Amino acid sequence: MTSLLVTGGAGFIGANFVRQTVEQHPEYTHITVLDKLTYAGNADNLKGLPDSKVTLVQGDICDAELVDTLVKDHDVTVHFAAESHNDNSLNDPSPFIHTNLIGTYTLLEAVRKHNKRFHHISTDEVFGDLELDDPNRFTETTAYKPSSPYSATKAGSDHLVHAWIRSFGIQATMSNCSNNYGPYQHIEKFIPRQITNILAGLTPKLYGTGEQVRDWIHVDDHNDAVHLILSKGKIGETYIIGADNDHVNNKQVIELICELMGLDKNAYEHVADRPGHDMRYAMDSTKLRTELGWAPKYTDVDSGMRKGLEQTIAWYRDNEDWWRPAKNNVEATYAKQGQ
Ligand code: NAD
Ligand code: TDX
Repeated sequence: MTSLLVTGGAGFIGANFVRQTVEQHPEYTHITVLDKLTYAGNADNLKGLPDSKVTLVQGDICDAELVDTLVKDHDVTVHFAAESHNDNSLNDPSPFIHTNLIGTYTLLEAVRKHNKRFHHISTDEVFGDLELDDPNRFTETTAYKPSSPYSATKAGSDHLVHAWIRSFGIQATMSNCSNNYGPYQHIEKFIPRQITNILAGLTPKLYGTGEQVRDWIHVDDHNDAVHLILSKGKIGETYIIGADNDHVNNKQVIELICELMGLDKNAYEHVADRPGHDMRYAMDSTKLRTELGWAPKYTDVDSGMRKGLEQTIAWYRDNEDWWRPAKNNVEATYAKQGQ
């Protein structure tokens, strides 16, 4: 009989996590989603889930009174809520400071007061980037070196969690995952932007030369790992999550999307690069695999990202009502930046 509080559960990864929990984890008897419903959150991401099982509370993780009550009333809190898009953080860092830093601090104080189990969701970007020819991967002991306002605030939030574990002994775990893709991802992000560009009759857009490498992982594989950490992870520990796609660059991903959607593989255009663009991320998930027995289901040596991309493309094709209303605005914002 465990109750679960999920912050940011109406966003991309959080909503997939809530759906997976309802379908596969009956040990969680009730789930409350705390979400501000920013431009990135969407109540429809939870559509179809039983009201008896899932409750959506619209609110801000910086609202200390609300957070205190919700944390107190639940056994476990999983913290996904964040401002999550690098390009937005270059235009206006302020919501990133608010949500990622003050919001995480607010949750940690409630967790400390009520002595509750907490899991913090973080990212590979806190480690900065690697050169293309650097054979190393990020591990749990890699030093932090964030590049953008987004990754700096995520790094700051991780440091807060580390400090609350060390100084106050809170019952927390953490995970740092690589780039996710899959259903319900906002169309400002690379993969869904290109899929919906093609579906809308627009040309896919590659930043700069497209040599950059992201260690892509399907969102369900990420969320499987989070569940494993919740059930078997060691309190106080951090786990790196990655699916070994660190040999695939952006150019190869956009070519594969074009090919899978029936276009010539070169049917995309190069647009202005991102300022300060991180070159390569690569994750070493050995600890998670050996200690907790995790393995990705969507990535395999033979097909790489193909299986996950086919599923994701089919989802956007079948759910045009979900993405269409945001498309013009997203593309107008990118157009102003030459992207
Ligand atoms: P997202 O932008 O799709 O969703 C974020 C959600 O948080 C939205 O529903 C939004 O409404 C909510 N939110 C924002 N500010 C809030 C606030 N102040 N109070 C309450 N709710 C608020 O993001 P995502 O891609 O699903 O990322 C989720 C988490 O995973 C983030 O912490 C992100 O840093 C981390 N992460 C993401 C990726 C990725 O590739 N997307 C990879 C690794 C880690
Ligand atoms: O249109 C595009 N064309 C393009 O070439 C967009 C939107 C992006 N790109 C490039 C930039 C990156 O190298 O694709 C790569 C991926 O870009 P994003 O989807 O914006 O992801 P990224 O900046 O790598 O960050 C993502 O992974 C780590 C998530 O957005 C973060 O929340 C997560 O922490």
